[in-house]
Amino acid sequence: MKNFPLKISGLRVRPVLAPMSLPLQTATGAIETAPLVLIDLQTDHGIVGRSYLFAIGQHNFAPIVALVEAMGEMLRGDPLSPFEIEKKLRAKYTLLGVHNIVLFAMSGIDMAAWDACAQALGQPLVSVLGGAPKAVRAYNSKGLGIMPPGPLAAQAEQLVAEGFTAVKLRLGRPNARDDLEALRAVKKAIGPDITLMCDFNQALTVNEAILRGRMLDEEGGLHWIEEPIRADDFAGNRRIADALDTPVQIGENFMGPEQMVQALAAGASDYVMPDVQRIGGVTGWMRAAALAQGAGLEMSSHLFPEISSHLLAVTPTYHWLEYVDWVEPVLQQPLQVRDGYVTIGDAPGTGVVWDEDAVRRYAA
Ligand code: SMN
Ligand code: MG
Repeated sequence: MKNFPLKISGLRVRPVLAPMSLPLQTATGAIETAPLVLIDLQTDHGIVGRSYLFAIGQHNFAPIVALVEAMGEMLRGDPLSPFEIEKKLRAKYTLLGVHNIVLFAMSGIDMAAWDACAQALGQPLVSVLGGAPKAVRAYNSKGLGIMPPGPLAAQAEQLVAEGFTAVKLRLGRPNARDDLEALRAVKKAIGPDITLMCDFNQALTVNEAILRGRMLDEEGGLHWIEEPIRADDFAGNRRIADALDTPVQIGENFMGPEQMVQALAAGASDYVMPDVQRIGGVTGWMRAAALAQGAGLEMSSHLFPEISSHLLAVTPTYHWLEYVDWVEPVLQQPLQVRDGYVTIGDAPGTGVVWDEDAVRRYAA
């Protein structure tokens, strides 16, 4: 065990464009390579905390990198205490607003800080948070974008064959009938024993969502309907959730636990799925998990499976881990998946260690 607290001695931020095994076409845009911002938080004991941010598009690299670097400068010499770091950064950014990329940068630093704390204790993050390493139920969220029924069916079979019991289909084609055809092709390909989620990526209006949702209710077999409309229209989401039998899922766009409280107060959805980069890192996630517990709502994760597996293992109402392999090209150790579960290893911290050759190869 090291002397606590460690001190922050520096921070390194590197943008990379990681190749994706399956490009993804959603109702709101295509993702063909993963634009990642890698964060290395250095401490005075030589321990390096690591995390990454998903920049959505490479046009966002410059402002995100600049924010993380500026925050790193503010924290140089400070104790490695995630709550104190959060307090300091929130105070510095109150007038700019702790939202969007400011919140992403804060979340990235928080995740790296927790990783360093857990490494200093020689324990996996889950153990430091009071839990135990375990297998976490996951759905394969690669692929199944907006594409024709034939290739969709083939891809669905392939994704299940990778060892999963659940997959997620993107919907939101201009014509509802085309969505229905895609859904039927995937259901036929995977059979009745595989769990199927769907995601509209905010493509619909409230009225369209109710009409299309009733059609999906009638078709049956969907585990949830994700982000049918604008993510922050909580009253609209409530109307949809009230009108439909299939549960409505939102949360990947909750900006911090504060906005999640508003969604819960509005009764916006049946399930929640915060994104660790938007909810405030590990610190924000733990608060969100308490909110979901209080509200009695099942909570899943969004992207970031490496760290989210640790977090879901200490989430009282844990539901599903969203599995993607988008960061694998720059990792030394890929996540282990068996029988539909991601297993948390016994490596100290989150287990995220860069493959430095790959980081150089994909530097952006
Ligand atoms: C999604 C979000 C962000 C990037 C790609 C895909 C999608 C999901 O909403 O939930 O996986
Ligand atoms: Mg989604």
